[in-house]
Amino acid sequence: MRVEPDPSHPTGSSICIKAKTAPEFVHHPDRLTAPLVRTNPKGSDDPGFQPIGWSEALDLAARRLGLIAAESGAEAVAFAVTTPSGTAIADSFGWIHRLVHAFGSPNLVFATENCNWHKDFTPMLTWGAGIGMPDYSHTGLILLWGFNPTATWLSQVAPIREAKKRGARLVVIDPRRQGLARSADLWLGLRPGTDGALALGLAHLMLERGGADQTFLRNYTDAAFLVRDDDGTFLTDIDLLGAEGAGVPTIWDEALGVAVPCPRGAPISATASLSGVRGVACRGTTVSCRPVLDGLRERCSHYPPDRVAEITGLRIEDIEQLAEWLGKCGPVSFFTWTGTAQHSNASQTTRCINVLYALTGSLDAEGGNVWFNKPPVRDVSAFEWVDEKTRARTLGGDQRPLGPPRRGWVTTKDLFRTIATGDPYPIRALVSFGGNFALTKPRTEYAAEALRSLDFYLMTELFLTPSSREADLILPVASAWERSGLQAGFVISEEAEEWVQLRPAVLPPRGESRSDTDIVFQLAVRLGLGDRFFGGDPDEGLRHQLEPTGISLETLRANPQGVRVRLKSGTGRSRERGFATSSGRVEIIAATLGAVGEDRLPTYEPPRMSPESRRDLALYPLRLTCAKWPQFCHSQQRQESSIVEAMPFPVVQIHPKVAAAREIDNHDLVDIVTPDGRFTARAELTVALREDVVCAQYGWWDPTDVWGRSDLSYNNAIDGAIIDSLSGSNSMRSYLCEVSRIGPSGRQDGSTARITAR
Ligand SMILES: Nc1nc2c(c(=O)[nH]1)N[C@H]1C(S)=C(S)[C@@H](COP(=O)(O)OP(=O)(O)OC[C@H]3O[C@@H](n4cnc5c(=O)[nH]c(N)nc54)[C@H](O)[C@@H]3O)O[C@H]1N2
Ligand SMILES: Nc1nc2c(c(=O)[nH]1)N[C@H]1C(S)=C(S)[C@@H](COP(=O)(O)OP(=O)(O)OC[C@H]3O[C@@H](n4cnc5c(=O)[nH]c(N)nc54)[C@H](O)[C@@H]3O)O[C@H]1N2
Ligand SMILES: [Mo]
Repeated sequence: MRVEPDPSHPTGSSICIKAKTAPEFVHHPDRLTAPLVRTNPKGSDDPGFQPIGWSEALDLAARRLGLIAAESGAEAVAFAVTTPSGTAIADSFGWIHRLVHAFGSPNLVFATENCNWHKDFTPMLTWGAGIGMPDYSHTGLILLWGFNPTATWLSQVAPIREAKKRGARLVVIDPRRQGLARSADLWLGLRPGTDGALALGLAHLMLERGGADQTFLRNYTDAAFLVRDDDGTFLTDIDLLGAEGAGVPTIWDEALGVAVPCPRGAPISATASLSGVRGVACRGTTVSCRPVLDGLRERCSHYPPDRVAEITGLRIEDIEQLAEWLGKCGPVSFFTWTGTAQHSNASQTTRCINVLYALTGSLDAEGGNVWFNKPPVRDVSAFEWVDEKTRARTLGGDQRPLGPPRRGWVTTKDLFRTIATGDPYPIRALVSFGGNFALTKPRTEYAAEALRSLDFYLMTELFLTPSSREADLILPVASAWERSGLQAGFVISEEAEEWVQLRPAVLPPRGESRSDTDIVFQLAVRLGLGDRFFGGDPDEGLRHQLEPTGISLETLRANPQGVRVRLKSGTGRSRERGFATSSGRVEIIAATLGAVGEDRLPTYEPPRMSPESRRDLALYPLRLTCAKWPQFCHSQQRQESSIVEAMPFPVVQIHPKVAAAREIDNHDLVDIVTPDGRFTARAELTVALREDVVCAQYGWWDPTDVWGRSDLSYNNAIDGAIIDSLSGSNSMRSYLCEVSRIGPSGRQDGSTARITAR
């Protein structure tokens, strides 16, 4: 009936509108309550879904999937899963992965390349781990870089406010001045997709004006390693000693006046040089070398403040101010998420930001970004069950060997192309655990054709969505309120990470719906994989997960609010034990990138455009970007009238000057046109964003017309072919566009159907 916050819980002090309206969501008449099977041919206007019983449905699924695997191999079945960051599929995430791997499929579609990849995985190229968490309680300067927790992660807001009250500075880097940016000490409203240039420009100032932490650079990074001028490789002890060398890098010792080998883990001399060309005597010849940091200095020298101001559209004073604070007001902590991720240059932007951050010397230090320990719950995803030969066939793995495919995660773009063409092998079935990729992924070739041509398409869902139109079978899912879920660690602080909770169901499942976990276990048994799923008993699965923590299932059930495990996180572990990179150090020169022929130094490349854009630049004078609003998670909540009534159309934020020039009034409907498509939204005039930027909401559709074509979806205007070469991330945030007035929104009927039909 009602949801209230629980301030005793580490992330329970506040709730958002989606929790406040949970009763409407749970009891919504559109909820799916029985398994549905298709009765009309694919491609029909109406799929003719008819209810069937669960055992019939599960038998059907197991039979079809088993047959396809027997005929064409397990790789002929692909899987998909919705985001655990924006849905409660987190409850089942590990088990879904386990099913994929037990089945033997190398392909799982997941939003990662546009979501968490650049915060959790790309930083591994630089320091062997994700970005960690800001240690808000001790930090001196917080950078929110393309991350707006007020809308997207409420429980980070209070600690940031407290840090500010304590005297920490807050800087927000975002084309919009929303949320915490309004009260920030400095707002850098840059042009979308130019974050990499800003980071290199800031690094330039820190290196030139003395703000960089030389001690950290010397002790914990590759900054002092000597690089040969002739071929760009590290000068190693083999160059010095010949066969006696072990291939370890060398540094130039100022005091000794010689190059000295620097084995992994060994401390670097305090007199190791961080600048200057040296002629090093190498068995008879002299090799010209300089330390890694000189290479970075040279790279950054191409980004002096005036040039950075030109690229980013920022004021020189603001860039200089931030560079000064980065050097003086630490410890520095930062958080970034999708604002820097959904770009064609996202991986290198991450590199630029990470290397800049290394210059502050705050990584893995009190008040900086740290890695809290997590409760030792067993990982059940069983990645290793897919044999290497099959793993090598993960779609996109050959183009992006360092990207999500190496973890078995694939894009819809690659999947749909493969389904439609059979190249490099046939994929005949798709099993999707939620996800609404028709709206959340950009337009891509083959989508409609691929979904129609599948021999078997199974979706588990709470509602009918545009992405389930071509499904053969839809299984109804119990919402998070109707099922239990294990969460070990709540991420935002050391204290929160110590919390282990088995969230109990507060209601029985709606109708015949079941949790994804139950569906996975039951399907696994029918597929003959029961022995890998504890005989089909999810409780036994939970016991297996919990065993290393020493907490029993009974204890968690008796303490539904959660229990506390003591974890001694502390800081400095990576400094002590070495970072998880090939050198054991933070890598300014990323060895792994060199191995795949990419620039090893951080680099800035402007956002890429489609060929159409390049032809008609003048037609698209504005930059399009997107953001999330508190009311919605992605394409969800569009059924909830109390939310949709307050926000009946997608919002597009436009600067009043831009609007005036186009005779657009507040709340007018406008067309947003890019070189690659268009969509409709309702104007919100605001000065809280850059003048040359428009920022729109995405994920819109009309649930009263599920199978209709939606003019409301942002991703209609985005070409999925423009991707980041390392991660496959889509260019959804730095698009060229123009906006034009359609007319007043004049919406009275409480639905969006009118403009959908237009
Ligand atoms: N209410 C709500 N909360 C959510 C979600 C949701 O859908 N709704 N989704 C969840 C998920 S899955 C995720 S991944 C997270 C994402 O969380 P966030 O990354 O915080 O989400 P966004 O609002 O999309 O983007 C953050 C900010 O990036 C800015 N931005 C846009 N373009 C650029 C750019 O080029 N450079 C920079 N520096 N900034 C830019 C936007 O203006 C926006 O303020 O949120 C999670 N929380
Ligand atoms: N233009 C643009 N596109 C974006 C983004 C953006 O910022 N801009 N953000 C991207 C990001 S960060 C992400 S994570 C993706 C998200 O992409 P998706 O994963 O496709 O996210 P949703 O649209 O939320 O789809 C969730 C679907 O799963 C269903 N669902 C919810 N909970 C459950 C559950 O427990 N079980 C099952 N089986 N189903 C469930 C919901 O009803 C809904 O239909 O979108 C990406 N797309
Ligand atoms: Mo996400």
